[in-house]
Amino acid sequence: MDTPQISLDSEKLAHDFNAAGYISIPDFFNSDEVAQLNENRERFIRDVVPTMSKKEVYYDDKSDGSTLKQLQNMDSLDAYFGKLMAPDSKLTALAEACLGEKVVPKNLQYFNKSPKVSTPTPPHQDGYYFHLSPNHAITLWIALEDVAPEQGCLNYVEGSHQFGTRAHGDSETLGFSQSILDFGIPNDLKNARKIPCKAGHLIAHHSRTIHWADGNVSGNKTRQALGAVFFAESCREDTRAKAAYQAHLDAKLAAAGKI
Ligand SMILES: O=C(O)CCC(=O)C(=O)O
Repeated sequence: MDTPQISLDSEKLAHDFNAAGYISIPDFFNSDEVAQLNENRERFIRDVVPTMSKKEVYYDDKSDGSTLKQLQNMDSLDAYFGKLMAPDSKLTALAEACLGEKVVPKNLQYFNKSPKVSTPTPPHQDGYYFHLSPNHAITLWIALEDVAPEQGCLNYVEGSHQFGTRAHGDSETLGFSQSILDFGIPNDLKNARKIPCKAGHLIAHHSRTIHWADGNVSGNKTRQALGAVFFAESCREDTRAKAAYQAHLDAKLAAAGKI
């Protein structure tokens, strides 16, 4: 994709992101760019997914390809998606403006909620999975189509990034294995913000920001998005702890017949 320069008011972005723990930018991608993203998403699912490890491809129902739910590492598997997170891309510029330093691209994910199987995304903080010190990273979530509340739009707890990482436990949800154990305390409910999106809308959250999504109860619509994860350059990743958790999870999912 050509990556036309957008003018980023870095100071304002950093201010808003630091205050709320998230930002919301409608029309970050215009309709031509959204069309290109979706053409490439279709090509990737047709040509690349069949070559991927089953650990990187989740279906709600393994026997039904139309329930494709999540993909990992699209940036490292495909030149088009790699370019989206390249150092000169507008996603990288946005991530750097929000985090206030250089960033390292980590993972481009695809998230869908099929209308056939409605699985909520449990409340969580991405940093719990990332094993970072300091916990300073960002996920840019890009709507590939209009996402209304009944399709399972994202919800944030505004300001939650200021209060550290909460205790998480097994959620038994494929793709989102961990959930905040005491979610629903008054502060969570008071500061909850629902973010419906139009196609091309970008929302971005800090790795300490609590977020979740309801299931897709639209009856007939998908809910497709990309999630681009960048770590701040100053972070150190505990790769051993991360690999150990991933191996444990992969074995558990395989034993349960989910992957
Ligand atoms: O798309 C979803 O339902 C959840 C996405 C998410 O948790 C994330 O991007 O960090």
